[in-house]
Amino acid sequence: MLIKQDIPTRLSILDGFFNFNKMSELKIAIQKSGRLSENSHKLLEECGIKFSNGANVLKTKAKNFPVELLFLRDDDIPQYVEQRVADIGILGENMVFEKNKDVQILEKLGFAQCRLSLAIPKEDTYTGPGYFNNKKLATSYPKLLSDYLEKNKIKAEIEEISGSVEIAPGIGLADAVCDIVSSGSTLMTNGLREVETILNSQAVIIGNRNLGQNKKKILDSLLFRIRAVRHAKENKYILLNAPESSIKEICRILPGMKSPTILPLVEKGWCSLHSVVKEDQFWERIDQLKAAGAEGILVIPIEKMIL
Ligand code: PRT
Ligand code: ZN
Repeated sequence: MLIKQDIPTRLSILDGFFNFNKMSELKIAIQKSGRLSENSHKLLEECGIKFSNGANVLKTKAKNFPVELLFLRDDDIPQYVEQRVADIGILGENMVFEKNKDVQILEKLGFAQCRLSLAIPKEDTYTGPGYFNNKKLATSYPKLLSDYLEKNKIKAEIEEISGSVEIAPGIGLADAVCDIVSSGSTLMTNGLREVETILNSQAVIIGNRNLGQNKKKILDSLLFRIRAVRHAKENKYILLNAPESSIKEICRILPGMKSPTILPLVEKGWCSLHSVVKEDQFWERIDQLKAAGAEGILVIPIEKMIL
């Protein structure tokens, strides 16, 4: 039964829902095919957004959230976001800084980690950035490279090429390279050695600076979901049994979201304790917990985490 005080609250929830449905979609540019595509799709799926993916489509609308996906080359995303062909885009920071368009970075996404580095033939002696004076450098990142050279007062020639940069010294096209490195194996295979890192990069969301109120509302809702997904990945749920005498020490090791949940066990003098532990502190904390007397430790992935 609906009681009187409920009516305004219920109407305002429905009102919000209907307005949301009437909004024009937030256009999200993602890479059509390449190293960012799979993780970009996965992130949106983990946010509960469903798409009907036809083969070779250039854009598609979500079935259950007011967004539309545009599939583009990553190089074109900054310009399209600046011009509002897309409202936001997902791409590597390396490309954002190289293209230098008037867009803002809204969120770091933690995938596609890599670095833009300078590499030289492995048999050469490296003498510091001055090594590059009067050398010819092959790159697909002429802006980032020329900024670096200028900052370090190096006079070098830039040979801009669009792909397979690492083979340039081997075929006599350049003396050294400035390229994206991840594991370093491509450099090694081509007889090159990484000597300087110009930029560390990961995938980010960029946005147009002048989004209207409705689009901002959708964006806030999307960013809220993305943060919940990312927090969940960065944390694990932990359950353990411990003697009551160890609880104080264990609470110190596991501060949790606010404070751990502690429940008594049937066995006298023992408790069950539930908390959250950061993924990157996980092993270190487990060792500390065992030393403090914890037993039967269970560690469970978290699907979403709303702070
Ligand atoms: O067709 P489109 O223009 O959209 O794609 P693309 O071919 O220009 O880009 P793509 O898909 O290769 O990369 C997209 C983004 O992924 C880059 O802008 C980076 O932000 C990020 N990323 C992460 C990488 C790498 N890791 C990477 N390893 N981009 C490129 N590489 C290449 C690098 O150029 C080199 O040839 O991989 C090689 C080095 O890898 P390692 O592991 O041997 O060091
Ligand atoms: Zn590209």
